[in-house]
Amino acid sequence: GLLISVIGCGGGQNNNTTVQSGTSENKGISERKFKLSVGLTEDHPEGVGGKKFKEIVEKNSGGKFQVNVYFNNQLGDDKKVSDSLQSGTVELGIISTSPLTASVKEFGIFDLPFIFNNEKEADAVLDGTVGKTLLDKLPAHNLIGLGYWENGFRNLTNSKKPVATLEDFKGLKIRTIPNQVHLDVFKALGANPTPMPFSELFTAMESKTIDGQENPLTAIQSSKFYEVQSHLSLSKHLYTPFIFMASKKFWDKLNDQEKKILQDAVIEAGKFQRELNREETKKSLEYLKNKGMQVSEFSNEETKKIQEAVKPVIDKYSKELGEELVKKMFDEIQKVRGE
Ligand code: TK8
Repeated sequence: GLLISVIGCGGGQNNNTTVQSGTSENKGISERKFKLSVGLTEDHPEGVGGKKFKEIVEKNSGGKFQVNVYFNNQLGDDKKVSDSLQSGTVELGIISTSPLTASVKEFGIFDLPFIFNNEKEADAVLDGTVGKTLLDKLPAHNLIGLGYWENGFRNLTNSKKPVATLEDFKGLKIRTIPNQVHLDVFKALGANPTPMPFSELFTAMESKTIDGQENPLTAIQSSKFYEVQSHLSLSKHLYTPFIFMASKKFWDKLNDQEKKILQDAVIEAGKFQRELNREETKKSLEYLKNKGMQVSEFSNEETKKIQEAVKPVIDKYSKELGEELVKKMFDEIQKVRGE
């Protein structure tokens, strides 16, 4: 069965005893135990960040809160975790924003290809009004958005051949995140996209059911995709944020002091996680080369061709997802570029 998530929340005997024995600073904090789902491995920056979050929360709650971190999709893939947060069987979870479009389609603006040139631009949008507007749409879906962490810029891998031109995408069977924008992007590039949960990906590549996939370098490293993929193309075709969410059912049981401990910890551990991911990304390329991956880059000319090919997808979804919101995103990016 799914664990007893909130201990003594209704003011049971245990709980009362513990509360009374608390120090003056943590008097309003109840003893609680909850699960945090992390999609990637324990040594990936998402996992390390999850452990940092646990450490901060347990310290700032004076040991009243106990966070049990589950790594590597142990509690299910992103979609499953999002469902479990909605129903309240999991309290906290970090997932990519892309599968969330099933609930809030506007998160799809981050799936538009070649929007961000660098992490600084992504930070500005995520931590600015656009990011906030999207978080505000979550409570209607029984979710609370506590902040954005970083998955990162995605790069293509495959087991067949070097991919360095638009032409090279033709016919490649590529796993995509279950997300309409991703699907359309890879169709526009001439590939043969197959949506699939991340948790099934390694096996699908190992058995050659699919030829390739795309993910940030740190994930390609930590999930050991180099064992089943020989070619890496530095496409940086889109940036995926992680979103740190709480189950609304769980959240609504907390008092303000308790909420603040969790909210602050998401931000503090998130700063650490973004920095770490950026550091690790720099090291990942060398690591993957040492593991034998053949690395390709796109010339400026090919990059232009690729951007031309996906432009209709950007136009289509800018309309569908809300032109005003997309415009606001571009305005915020422009502001950073002008600095
Ligand atoms: C892990 C996923 C993963 C994502 C994907 O749970 O599905 O490819 O990039 O990192 O969130």
